[in-house]
Amino acid sequence: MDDCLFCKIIRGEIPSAKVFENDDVFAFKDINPQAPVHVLIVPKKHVANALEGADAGIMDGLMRAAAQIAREQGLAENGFRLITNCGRDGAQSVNHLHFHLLGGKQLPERMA
Ligand code: DGP
Repeated sequence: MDDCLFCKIIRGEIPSAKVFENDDVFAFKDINPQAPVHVLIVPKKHVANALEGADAGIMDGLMRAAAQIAREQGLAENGFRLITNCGRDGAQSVNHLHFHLLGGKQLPERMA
């Protein structure tokens, strides 16, 4: 997708603080972190969100990457939050599927 922000980050056209990459997944620090660790985990294949085209292969790759990144970021002992926003009510602002990995502090119990 030529105009997609996260596709441009994956291609290296926009700089990012990369924390993980394999053939299918790219992960980088959120530009506006909401926790000491706030990483965005995205499929390299452009998928708009959790409603559109996120097949089992993509989801498996994202979940495996999330677990590896969580361990590497020191979150395995105390835990973390892994969420994806979808659409208007979900407050999705970038239309490329991504999971937020949040941790490094006690997160609030309420999510909404
Ligand atoms: P969401 O609201 O769930 O679509 O999350 C989009 C996230 O993307 C938001 O937390 C801020 C982050 N973000 C937006 N633009 C950039 C950027 O240019 N670089 C990085 N690293 N993160 C960005």
